Amino acid sequence: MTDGRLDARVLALSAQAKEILNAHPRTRSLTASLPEADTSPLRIALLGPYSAGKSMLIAALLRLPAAEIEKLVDAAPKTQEATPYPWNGVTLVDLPGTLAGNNEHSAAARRGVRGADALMIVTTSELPGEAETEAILQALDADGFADRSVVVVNKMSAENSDREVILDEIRKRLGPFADRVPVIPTDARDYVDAGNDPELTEEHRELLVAESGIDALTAELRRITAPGVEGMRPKAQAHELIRVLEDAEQRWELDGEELDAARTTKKAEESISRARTAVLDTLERESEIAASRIRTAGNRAADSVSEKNGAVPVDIATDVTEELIDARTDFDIRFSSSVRAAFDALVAEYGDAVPKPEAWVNDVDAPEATLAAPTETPYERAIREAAEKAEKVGAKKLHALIEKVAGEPEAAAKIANWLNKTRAGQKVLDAGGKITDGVDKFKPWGRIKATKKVAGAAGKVQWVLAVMSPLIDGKSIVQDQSKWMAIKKHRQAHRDHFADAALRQRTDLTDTGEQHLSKWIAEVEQSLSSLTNRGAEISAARETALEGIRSLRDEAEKLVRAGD
Ligand SMILES: Nc1nc2c(ncn2[C@@H]2O[C@H](COP(=O)(O)OP(=O)(O)O)[C@@H](O)[C@H]2O)c(=O)[nH]1
Ligand SMILES: [Mg+2]
Repeated sequence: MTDGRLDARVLALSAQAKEILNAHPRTRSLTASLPEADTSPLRIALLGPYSAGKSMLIAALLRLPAAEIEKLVDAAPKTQEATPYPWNGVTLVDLPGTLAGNNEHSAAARRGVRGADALMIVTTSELPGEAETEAILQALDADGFADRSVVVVNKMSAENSDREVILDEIRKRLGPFADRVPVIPTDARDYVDAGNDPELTEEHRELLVAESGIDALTAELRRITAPGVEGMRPKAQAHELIRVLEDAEQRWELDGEELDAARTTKKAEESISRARTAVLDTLERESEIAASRIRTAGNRAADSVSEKNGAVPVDIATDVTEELIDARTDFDIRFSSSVRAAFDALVAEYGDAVPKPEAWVNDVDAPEATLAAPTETPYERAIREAAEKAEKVGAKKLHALIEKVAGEPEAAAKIANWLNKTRAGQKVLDAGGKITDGVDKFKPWGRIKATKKVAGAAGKVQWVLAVMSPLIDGKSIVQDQSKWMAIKKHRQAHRDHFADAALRQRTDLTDTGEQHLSKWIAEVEQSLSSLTNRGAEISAARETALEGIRSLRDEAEKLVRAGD
């Protein structure tokens, strides 16, 4: 990538950032810090603690006369604002001392660093302390100045310690950056003194100048700024763009009332999602259990096919019938109670605001066709007998009433009333205690649901009849009974048929269960919306903004990597 293109891309990203940051009052004021086209000379900022000799270094580099140095250099921390000095085609920016315990000065120094293209990090032969070292490493690392900095160790003549020992200590503190950043020992005052002391011999003067390190510093500054404005500034701007975007991210940290609202919403969403997941888990598990029971029952029927007459013995057909009814009834009970448990959990948190789920009516395979009047084929008799055996769930009465129920809500309502007056009837209506609270008492979700339930239960029995029907058709086998292969085929046909019914049942239970659940969840969300709307709005605005900010930041980081 050429530098010119890097420049254009940084500015394009900055323009995009401007739009995104302008879009919300939280971030609007940050747009002022975004990089803009800037062809002014490179800025080298002097960063270091107060009294390290930053001003003296500038005086030395600028070869200022003694009178002017007086104004610049002081033992007190007097540099308060960034001060620019043109030097060799670049601008040296003298920053107020950092780490002076003065927040205003630190803030001004921070602004100066952020606006700089390169840094002259100034420390002294007294060695930087912990806080200063940390500030240096932040500039090199987080701020990305590692390849655009020199570290100046000033006041070298002031200490008696060995020069190499001091420089080694500095390098240790620079850690991984010791090899990347030039370290220049200087003594700015020696240099200035050499220029201003009329008593010095020429020889002595030259020696002082050479040992002051200022010429070496000049050479190093020229070297790092050699890429010029075009080569260097886009990198500095890309880094600054990243910092502004980081600031923007921070502006989106919610607090106070907004944070509360967002938390309330998140909590409600999580509760609803937990409720939903728990029911879905049950749905998946129980529909598979029902399917597996249907398959197993089918295998049992298949295994029982008689080699003599190709028929399924009546007692086995009876068992299978009961098993099919039980499989679906158990599903209903467990699914209903999982919805009820989810409801109870939400009520515990949100009280009456949570709407009651409708009673689960398992109308999978609801009766559409009329049920043939019971002609006493062995299998229909088996079903009737199974129903009679199942007194405890009232299936007998139900079986007798199926015909009346199909397509006749009024009849169903009467039946619902009637069933509810008997213990057995309550069990049919209400295996999980979902509809009635005891004899003759309907729960608030009421009679209509009970009526649906009667129709649903009738449908269940009809479904069983449909699944069982191939067992009823045994005649063709009887004729072929001598053929073992035919028996085998017949058994396989039973297995396939039941496997098929199991699969379809599973899919249907899952689908209708999901619909039932989704409808209720939508009602719950609707009812809790007054509680969650505000937080949802805030979170949505935040997410949108952060998404934009982060994607720009990614882009800017790519540019930085490409540029370095
Ligand atoms: N011995 C010695 N003293 C210095 C040197 N540079 C600056 N000083 C002294 O340190 C004090 C602070 O210098 P100044 O340039 O104002 O530091 P600044 O706060 O970083 O700008 C002054 O008294 C200077 O005379 C140096 O290279 N050697
Ligand atoms: Mg100063």
